[in-house]
Amino acid sequence: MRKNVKGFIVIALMVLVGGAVLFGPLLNKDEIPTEARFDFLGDVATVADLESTIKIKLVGQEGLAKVELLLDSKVIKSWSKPTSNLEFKFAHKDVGIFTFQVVSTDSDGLMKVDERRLKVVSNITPEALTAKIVQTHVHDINSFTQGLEFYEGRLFEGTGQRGQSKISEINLEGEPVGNTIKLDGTYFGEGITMMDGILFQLTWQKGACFTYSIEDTLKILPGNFNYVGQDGWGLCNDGKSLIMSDGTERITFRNPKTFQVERTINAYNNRGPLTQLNELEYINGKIYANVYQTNLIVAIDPETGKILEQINCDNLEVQGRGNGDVLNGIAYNPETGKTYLTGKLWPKMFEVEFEQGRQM
Ligand SMILES: [Ca+2]
Repeated sequence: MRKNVKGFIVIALMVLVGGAVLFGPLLNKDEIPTEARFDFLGDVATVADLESTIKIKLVGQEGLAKVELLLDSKVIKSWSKPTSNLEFKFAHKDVGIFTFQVVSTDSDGLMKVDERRLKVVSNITPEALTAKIVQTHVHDINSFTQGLEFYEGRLFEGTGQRGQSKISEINLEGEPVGNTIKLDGTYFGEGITMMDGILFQLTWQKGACFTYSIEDTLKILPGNFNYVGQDGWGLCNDGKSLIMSDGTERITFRNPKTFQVERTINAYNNRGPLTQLNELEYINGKIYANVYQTNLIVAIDPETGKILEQINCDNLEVQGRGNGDVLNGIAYNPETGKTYLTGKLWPKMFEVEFEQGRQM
């Protein structure tokens, strides 16, 4: 314990010394360059669609030729030969983390940049819902559920763990229907989704998305898609794009023919991002996501990333987990309008309805 404390002090001192060296020259008044800087300390946070004001302070303004304000590298405001401190009013539509830069150019053409992060949280307070159990079904306690989805009334499950990852068509008695396809032991299976007769299966950190034809039975298709720079966690689709989570708050939309990224959104509520988004399901225009290692499911607006609903599933864990792992697995059957939830290695699967209010 003492060693840890000492280590921390050493690191803190190094940061202090490093900071003093880094910022030392700016502390000498005679050497302050002619530039514009944000008139606040640290990064800024605001709420989506709320009008906010950014204040910019001029330092040695006699020589300034131009000041520009950039948001994510795009110029959003420009001032020519400013002589007094500046203000800019803005309302940001999207949630997430963005970069503000003030770029000042002096009369000699010398440019200076001051950069800050802008965090935009949601202007929506999510509706608090609870998953009410309508009916109890059986789930295979050997299935480490990572993907669960209906396709044309048939239920499919993808499971994880190296050496045990597989995809199967299953029934509500926890039994496989038809053939089960196992992954090579080096792959850790993750989310699955189905579009136009094709089942897509992510693998956790291997960057490979396998495809299978569905038809009467599952058959693996040659080749696979690849994704770089992100984990593969959950997967669903809106009928046009594959929708993928990667363990952060980011959700990526991909083209099902090419696997190219079309766009991304960030899942935010009115406090900030919700990370560790796991198994996904697209239900009636919203993306539902398990939040890993919690009994929480969130419903996300696919356009904005704003979290619309937060669904408490504590009662499901109490009644359905057994000796299993975390809650994971959401499947909606559009033909019956029924929604099913289960967990990794859970003995039970539940048909549920999301109702208003938190349970006691
Ligand atoms: Ca699902």
